[in-house]
Amino acid sequence: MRRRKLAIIGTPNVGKSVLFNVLTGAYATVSNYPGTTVEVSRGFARIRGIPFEVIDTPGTYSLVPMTEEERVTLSLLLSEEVDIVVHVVDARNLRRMLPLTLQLIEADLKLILDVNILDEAERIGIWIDIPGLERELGVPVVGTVLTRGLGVDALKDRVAGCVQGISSVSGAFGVGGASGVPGAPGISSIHDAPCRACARLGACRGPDSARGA
Ligand SMILES: Nc1nc2c(ncn2[C@@H]2O[C@H](COP(=O)(O)OP(=O)(O)OP(=O)(O)O)[C@@H](O)[C@H]2O)c(=O)[nH]1
Ligand SMILES: [Mg+2]
Repeated sequence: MRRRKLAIIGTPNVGKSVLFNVLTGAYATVSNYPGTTVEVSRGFARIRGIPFEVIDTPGTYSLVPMTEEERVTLSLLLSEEVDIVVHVVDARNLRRMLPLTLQLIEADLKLILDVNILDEAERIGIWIDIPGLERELGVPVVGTVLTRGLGVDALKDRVAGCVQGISSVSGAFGVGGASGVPGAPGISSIHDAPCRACARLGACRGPDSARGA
């Protein structure tokens, strides 16, 4: 069976490396991304019988790159054939993190949103409506507490379902991403594209505002 590629993406400190370790058992090859000082970890995982190369990408706020880390993440997405992207976000800061989710959707990548650190969020009185978020975004959303392994089984099910073309969300991965519009912009044109999904959700006014405060 062909080895698929799964990239873990998100802002710094959201649990990307914890997820990488959970999926791969922490057997990683760490190397500098060619021509940069940025390290990228790669490992192997078998998820529901499907072999994956898992890539732990450097902290990224936006697909409109400002830092070397963000340039590495963008070029990784552009140059490698990534089958699936897991966007890990901190449940305590969804507002700041969803603009990247929307950019990834606009880029027409196969995406799963992992709302992590639900334990700390709940401790401070933040409850996330996971099914509601899934309905609004049109991509699979799972809630996790990765440090305790909670939600990992559901995440694996969604990853496997996703590469097998199964999704409980109709139209989630069709051409055109969340908008479902054939011919919607791919990742290479995201810089120029008005962010329709953002506008629809009122989450940001375009790529420039994706970085947050
Ligand atoms: N309470 C709690 N802490 C978590 C959870 N997931 C991750 N953490 C903690 O969050 C911190 C950051 O986790 P990392 O996996 O290193 O985050 P990262 O996204 O790889 O960060 P960078 O590599 O800096 O981009 C660590 O101290 C983790 O133990 C969670 O679900 N709950
Ligand atoms: Mg990390």
